[in-house]
Amino acid sequence: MSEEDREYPLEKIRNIGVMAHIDAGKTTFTERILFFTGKTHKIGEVHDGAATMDFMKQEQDRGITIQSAATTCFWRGHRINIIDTPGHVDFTAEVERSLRVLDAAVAVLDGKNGVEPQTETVWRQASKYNIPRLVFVNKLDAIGADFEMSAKSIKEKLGAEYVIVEYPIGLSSEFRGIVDLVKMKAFEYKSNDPTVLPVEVGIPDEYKERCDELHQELLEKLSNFDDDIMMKVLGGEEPSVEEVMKVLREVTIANKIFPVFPGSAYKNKGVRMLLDYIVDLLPSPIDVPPAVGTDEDGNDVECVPGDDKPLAALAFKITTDPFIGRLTFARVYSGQLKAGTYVRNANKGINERLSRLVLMHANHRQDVDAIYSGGIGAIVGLKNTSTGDTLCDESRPLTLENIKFSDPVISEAIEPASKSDQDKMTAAILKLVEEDPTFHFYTNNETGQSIIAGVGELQLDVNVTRLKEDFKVNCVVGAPQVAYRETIKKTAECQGKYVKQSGGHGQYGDVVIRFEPNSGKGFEFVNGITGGVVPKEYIKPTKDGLQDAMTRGMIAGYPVIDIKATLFDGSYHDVDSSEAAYKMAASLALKEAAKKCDPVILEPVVKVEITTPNDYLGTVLGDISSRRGQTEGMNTHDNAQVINAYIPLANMFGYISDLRSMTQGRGIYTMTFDHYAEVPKSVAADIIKKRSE
Ligand SMILES: Nc1nc2c(ncn2[C@@H]2O[C@H](COP(=O)(O)OP(=O)(O)OP(=O)(O)O)[C@@H](O)[C@H]2O)c(=O)[nH]1
Ligand SMILES: [Mg+2]
Repeated sequence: MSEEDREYPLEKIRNIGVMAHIDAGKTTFTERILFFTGKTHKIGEVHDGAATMDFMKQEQDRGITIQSAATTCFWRGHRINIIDTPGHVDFTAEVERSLRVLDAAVAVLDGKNGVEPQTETVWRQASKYNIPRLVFVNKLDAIGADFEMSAKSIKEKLGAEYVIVEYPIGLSSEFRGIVDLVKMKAFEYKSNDPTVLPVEVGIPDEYKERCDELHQELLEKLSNFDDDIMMKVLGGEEPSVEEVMKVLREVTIANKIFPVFPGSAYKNKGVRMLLDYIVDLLPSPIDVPPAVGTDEDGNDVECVPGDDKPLAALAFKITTDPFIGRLTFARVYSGQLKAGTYVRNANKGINERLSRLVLMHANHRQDVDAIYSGGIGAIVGLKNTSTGDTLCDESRPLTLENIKFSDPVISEAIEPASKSDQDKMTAAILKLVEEDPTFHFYTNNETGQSIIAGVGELQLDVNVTRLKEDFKVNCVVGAPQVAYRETIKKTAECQGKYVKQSGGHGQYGDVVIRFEPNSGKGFEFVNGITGGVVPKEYIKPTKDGLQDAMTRGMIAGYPVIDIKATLFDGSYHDVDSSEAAYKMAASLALKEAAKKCDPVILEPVVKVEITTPNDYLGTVLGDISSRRGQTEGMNTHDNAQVINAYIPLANMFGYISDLRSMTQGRGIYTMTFDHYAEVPKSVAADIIKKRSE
């Protein structure tokens, strides 16, 4: 079978993501899959900077995954498209967009820690898209590994139903084999060498009892969902392996239960056995509900897989390849992308030509004539398609739901080192912005400074390093700043009247708007005009003028969020009224609101999980309160304390080095953006003062 043609029928395709907390071993796991499937002939280790999937220089230098990388491999007549995602919270956009286009995932846990904070985040993202998941408990070779604790943490921390399908023989340095609880067969590894296959052995005596219990547990859990198995379990009869596999597959695909598997990617254990389960349990594109698009009249359209159906594909990622230029990654839901044809970009309302199509294998490309239904591939040279756009047939225009990304919470001023770097810098930043939907670039209107903004310090640092190294731009960045927001706390009715009588034609706009707090619900505009006191054609300009003014802020120049504005009164002038005059009037109404509605500054607050040895607990807790943080809870984990706290992001810059010095290098932490909260008055005064300087 050739790799690129349709000889792989839809039911033999698996589109899966690998997701987890940072450092759980996703990339190491993916490297093993590539090796066992014969895709690579030598295993590259992450810590040597040699992993196939972490090919970007920044990834190799830092030993972490930054961008999701796609590859394709083949197992037992199936084609598996895999996307290895990053675990660091600053790159969750990569996880979000990957999960958006995948049919299933493998969640990797670090067997020493079980479910970790970022696992919770990516797990929730996957749940949002109803993605079936297998859980791989990795690093069972490591000291402190605890398989059953890790499995239990799935229920405790994620609230998810799980079922243990394989059980480890030995842990840490003793980890030497795996029992398959469906077939009740044990396999022992005689070597860490990946080319030496495990041999079947009898279930060791000391594991018999536990494995029998877990086998029963597996049948009982399945019997909750299947009457035949229930009857057999009740009657003391053993269901066949085929029967168990069939039901296990159904409940996995229906997201009712998450099967759990043990292993050590690094020591080449458990991955090959899991490959079988990936093929056997995870859905093909036709086992999941078809993608739903929206046509031009707002009706739902099901995009049923099939090469002869009209095209529906979602562009989910743009990268710039040094050799061939702009690459647009797309998932094809129905129909096919065919080289040499035109497709409709429904979001932009334009046609684009598919001049060249490729399948991606990490950073290697393979030219193909078509990307078929259910497939994932990349288009070379599309000019006007951005992340989230739908490609379709001109005869059936539709849009698939766009991908939502987090808003920036921090920013940094950036300056070219010399005048000659200015243009180069702007062009390069725009390329990075195109690749990363959470990376923003704009000019501060007041200061004229160029600003880059994003979701975390690491993300900005990686992008700035890429500017310098990959694009050879000499630039200097300022200290990171928190992206504050503004909102109001009181309801009030505010008039904005803009009247200018200068000789001939004048200007006249007059609106009265009720502003109300709209916490967590964003901006809402209601047209409550009756009797045409503000003519219809000036309603939209009023809304636009208001939104525009909101970006400039009310007290300290930060964007205004979470307000409801009801336009309910005003007046007009037969000759002098204009769109521009109503825009001005709306911004004057917002100025009025700044006086009447008790405006406040909001700051991003992050949820932080800090692990510290007991000895330093007091110091770390004291430091949290000095950062205006609030400790929410604590628990003990292996002689260490795990602290959960909420801390304003503004006080978290450089925390890693502070924590290290407080704990003699032994403390670690992770943080994720949680919410926006009002800053205390004294802090607000400081912020306003700094802004006005
Ligand atoms: N002992 C042990 N170490 C492992 C295992 N799997 C991975 N590691 C090590 O853990 C570190 C992190 O592994 P990665 O594969 O980069 O983890 P990741 O989940 O891809 O990390 P990010 O992509 O940066 O989130 C590396 O040093 C690996 O060698 C394992 O099974 N056992
Ligand atoms: Mg990785």
